[in-house]
Amino acid sequence: TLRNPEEWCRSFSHFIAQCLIKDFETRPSVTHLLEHPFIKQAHGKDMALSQQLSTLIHEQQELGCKLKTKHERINTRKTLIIESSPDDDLVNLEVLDEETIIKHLSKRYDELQIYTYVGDILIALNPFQNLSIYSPQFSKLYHGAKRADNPPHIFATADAAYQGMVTFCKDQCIIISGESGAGKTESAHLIVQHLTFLGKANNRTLREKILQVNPLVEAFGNACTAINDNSSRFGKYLEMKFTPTGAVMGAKISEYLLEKSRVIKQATGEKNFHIFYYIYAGLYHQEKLKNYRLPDKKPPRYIENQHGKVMQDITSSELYKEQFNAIQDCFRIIGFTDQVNSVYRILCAILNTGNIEFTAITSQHQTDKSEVPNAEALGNTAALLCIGPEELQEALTSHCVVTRGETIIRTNTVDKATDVRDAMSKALYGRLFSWIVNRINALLHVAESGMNVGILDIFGFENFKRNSFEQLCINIANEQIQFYFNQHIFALEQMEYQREGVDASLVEYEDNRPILDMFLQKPMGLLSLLDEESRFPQATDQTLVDKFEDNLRYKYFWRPKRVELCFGIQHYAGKVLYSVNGFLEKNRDTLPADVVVVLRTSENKLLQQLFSSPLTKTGNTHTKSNNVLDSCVDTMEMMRHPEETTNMRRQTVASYFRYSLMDLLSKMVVGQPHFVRCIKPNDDRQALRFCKERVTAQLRYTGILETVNIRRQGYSHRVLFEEFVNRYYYLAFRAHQMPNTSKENAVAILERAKLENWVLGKTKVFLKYYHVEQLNLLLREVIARVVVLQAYTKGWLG
Ligand code: AOV
Ligand code: MG
Repeated sequence: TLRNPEEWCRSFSHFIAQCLIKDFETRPSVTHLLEHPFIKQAHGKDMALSQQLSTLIHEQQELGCKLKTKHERINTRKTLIIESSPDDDLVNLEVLDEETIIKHLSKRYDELQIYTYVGDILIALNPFQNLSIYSPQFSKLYHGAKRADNPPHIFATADAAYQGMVTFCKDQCIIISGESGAGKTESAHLIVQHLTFLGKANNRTLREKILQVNPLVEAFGNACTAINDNSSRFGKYLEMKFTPTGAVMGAKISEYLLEKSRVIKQATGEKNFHIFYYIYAGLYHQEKLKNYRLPDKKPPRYIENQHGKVMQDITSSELYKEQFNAIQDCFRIIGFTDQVNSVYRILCAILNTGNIEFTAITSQHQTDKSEVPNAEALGNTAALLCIGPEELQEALTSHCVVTRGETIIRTNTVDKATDVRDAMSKALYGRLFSWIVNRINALLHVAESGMNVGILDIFGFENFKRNSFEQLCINIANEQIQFYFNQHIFALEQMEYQREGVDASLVEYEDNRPILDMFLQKPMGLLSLLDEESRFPQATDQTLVDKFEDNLRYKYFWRPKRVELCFGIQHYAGKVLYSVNGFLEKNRDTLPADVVVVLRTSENKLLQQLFSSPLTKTGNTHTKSNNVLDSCVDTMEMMRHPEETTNMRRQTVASYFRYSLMDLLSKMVVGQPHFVRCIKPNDDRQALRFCKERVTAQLRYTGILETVNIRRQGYSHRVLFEEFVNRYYYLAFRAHQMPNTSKENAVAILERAKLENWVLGKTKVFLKYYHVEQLNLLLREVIARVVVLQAYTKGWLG
């Protein structure tokens, strides 16, 4: 080629073009090459080359991977003085015991390096303080950058997912795990932030809309718990949709298992969902409480378990008020219109519902009758829901039973009426939440099929002083995510070795499959047993816990001797004691048909929609929440005619939960996964406090220590022979040779590159993590050498 500079020039440019466009792994090194002095000189002297390079740069710009960024990156790096170092990745550590790893993480945490890699997994320690590393400058810094160029960062993970999607045209998913308060939700926000930056849509409004999605759903789905002031009380899978060239075009959320019981009752020191405080404070400050029929002296009962502190918070601080304004903005930007007022009315109706009281009427004949002494709360609720107060009172204090074709009206005791009232509040809130999610999906809906990056942010593992059904569901979901992680990192790894005939000593890891089986197996798993017991009207907490004890013969299950109505589970993340109190009721989650009938008479369009049967679908067709709603309606239909439905199974929370988990997994497995493991450095939410014991425990149970080993001993990169030869043939062959993409040629390249410790499988080269870096370095040198030669022959160097 040197004898024919024009030809060389063409093939060189062609090569660069290929690297730049197709092969994102070598892209940064090639763009780097463009700044090589010789190339710059060539650029100045050879018009043809200059022309071709500028065409390339132009193409690059069109692809959204502006070369300009490279310069900006260099400038930014200088001013930000950020340096990556070999100890950014635990896999690089010489000594790999627990002690060393902890020391290492602790040192990094002291220096505010909260992120660390374990191979391609990102560990994120919660800083418990605001760091200035999330500005747009940082997004630029990490855009398309080689991993080793910058310190570990959540943006790098988001970037890898995005680049993976664009380069390989494959859906990606980012799985964020960690215990409650570890930083999952914050990480999810940052990922969305970087992805919206990368997927620069021409449409600015779309970007703005997407950024409002998280704050809006979290106002309705998050709450203050004993562990985290902004704890997610639902699971969320957010899919960001992109065009094939990587422009963002929409988003879709799936929500899982909202903890509805929080609406009616919260544990000591905990609060209701954020939105209730926002709206109460917002209306208070706007002096609009009266319009929404809310009391202004004393906050409604559902939000006032803090013994008067709520009113103090609301009057003394502007925070809630500001948050209410922010939510109003979210609604407006995303595109909610006149329905917002209906949403507020329903929320205020729920608050009023909580204030409805019941007293027993004792007459000679009837002792199990109840009435509502405070007509005001009842009237307010009815008015806000646009239904008749008498009908509402009737639905709360009595119920219809159909036996042998005859309808009989039975009265409700005070307890029963209270339960019906709370069931109504929960149903209203749960359905409203699902409706909001559906509506967002409809508004951010995209018709064309593109590619997507999914971000999973669920409620983290929980272990309170007192744990109930909600904690059980949350912890089972976390077991499932852990299982998925294990499958991906360990089990699949083993399988791939075996399939390729590579002799690798089998990797040991803590398999949590048996625990999952104990929960999910049919018909003898814990959830099935719970469902079975829920079908018996006579079942009690005692019969339930006995049933568990008789049937669950696993080492992970035990029944403490001294504590009544309790059972213990040895989860992957630790021992948790559950109190079965209320399990059956919570699992049945029934809403009497009488209430539904009344609510359906409402003149409020939104309310009608929430309780219509089947629910009118908005936007995307297979949204999860529609199924929930439909199944609730089914449950209610069955309730109305019990004798007709004896052989039909009622949908319980447990069975729905099992279904949701499967649905979630099926979404996750289609994408290329990226893992973010959030770690909570201390339990006091203190910045710069690294509690060795707590971190060690989390590293152990999440399998990070094993991951370090497997990443180090194992072959983290497996490349098909064809792909390998195409990418690296420059190292062993002449540029114009284009060798066969055979196993032999792959070996020739590996030998020429003087690499050691690689292994050949049946179809792939198995490489260690450091081989790829070495190969890319060599490739860069080879290309640089060719350029020098070229420069000499052209006489540019005198
Ligand atoms: P979680 O999502 O993992 O808990 P969050 O993401 O809500 O935890 O984080 C808890 C708190 O930690 C946040 O409210 C922040 O104050 C702080 N925090 C976390 N990450 C960062 C960060 N990168 N920078 C600054 N502060 C941070 V739960 O939803 O409870 O499982 O159900
Ligand atoms: Mg969260």
